[in-house]
Amino acid sequence: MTDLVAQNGHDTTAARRAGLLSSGHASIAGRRPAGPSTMTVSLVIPVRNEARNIAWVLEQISDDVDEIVLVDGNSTDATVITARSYRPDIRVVAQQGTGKGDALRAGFHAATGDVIVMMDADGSMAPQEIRHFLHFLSHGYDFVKGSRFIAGGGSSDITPFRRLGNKFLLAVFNSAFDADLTDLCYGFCAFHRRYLEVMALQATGFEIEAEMTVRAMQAGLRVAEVPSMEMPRRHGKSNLRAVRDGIRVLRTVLRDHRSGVSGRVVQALAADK
Ligand SMILES: Nc1nc2c(ncn2[C@@H]2O[C@H](COP(=O)(O)OP(=O)(O)OP(=O)(O)O)[C@@H](O)[C@H]2O)c(=O)[nH]1
Ligand SMILES: [Mg+2]
Repeated sequence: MTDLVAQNGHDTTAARRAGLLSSGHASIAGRRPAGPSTMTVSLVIPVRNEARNIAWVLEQISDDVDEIVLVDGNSTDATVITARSYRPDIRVVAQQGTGKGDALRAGFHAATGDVIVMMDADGSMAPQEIRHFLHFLSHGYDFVKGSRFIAGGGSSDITPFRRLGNKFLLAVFNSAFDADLTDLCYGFCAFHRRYLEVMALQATGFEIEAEMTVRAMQAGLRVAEVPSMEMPRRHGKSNLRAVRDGIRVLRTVLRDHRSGVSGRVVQALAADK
């Protein structure tokens, strides 16, 4: 297993070992055994006209997840009705502004779990992978991101142009933050909700994913990557515009790099909890 990369002071061997032991653990809070797996999990899903995909996603979400927060971007199709019919317990939040970043921030704000997982609604991410993210969060990591570009991960969706763009942006990021991550613009990730405030997210568009990673690094969070397989969206059209959104990601990385790193402060706070 050479497919797990740990950052910020955690050795990769430990991450790999943890990967070998990976298993799902969280179920409904009251039935959980004592220990780190008592954490509750909110899944935040941004949706904009995903009526033909959302049922496929929701059907596969296991008991690891306690709460599903669907953030609707004024869908004009039957996304919300379909979601409610498959999961009557779903919480639907309407976003105030526009864009995926704006939607995710609204969802994070509404989430009540100890841990927040974010995942797309187009069927490009497998809900079964959620348990791998949770495993790392319950074993000492603060922020866990999916990577399509480490062993065990992959993408049958990304175009050569987007792959090149992601590579370039990742190189800028790694050099700016002295990091060794393998993916940047990917929307499958999870973190402890207690860090939401310190991340102080502002992004409105697709650059939210890069902003989250940047802020996690700046805050000194313990970051791990887990392999993730990206599939093509099942139906419908992409909302992403590669050049426009790539420029937004670049701006986000460069802007935040200038604002400095305050990691030690956050680690000290976390140690007190
Ligand atoms: N609420 C909300 N959700 C959005 C918005 N834009 C995109 N989304 C959702 O965010 C997720 C990712 O958007 P996609 O259009 O699939 O973007 P992408 O994955 O980069 O592009 P593809 O690889 O082509 O699918 C999907 O679940 C969308 O429905 C928005 O403005 N508001
Ligand atoms: Mg997609």
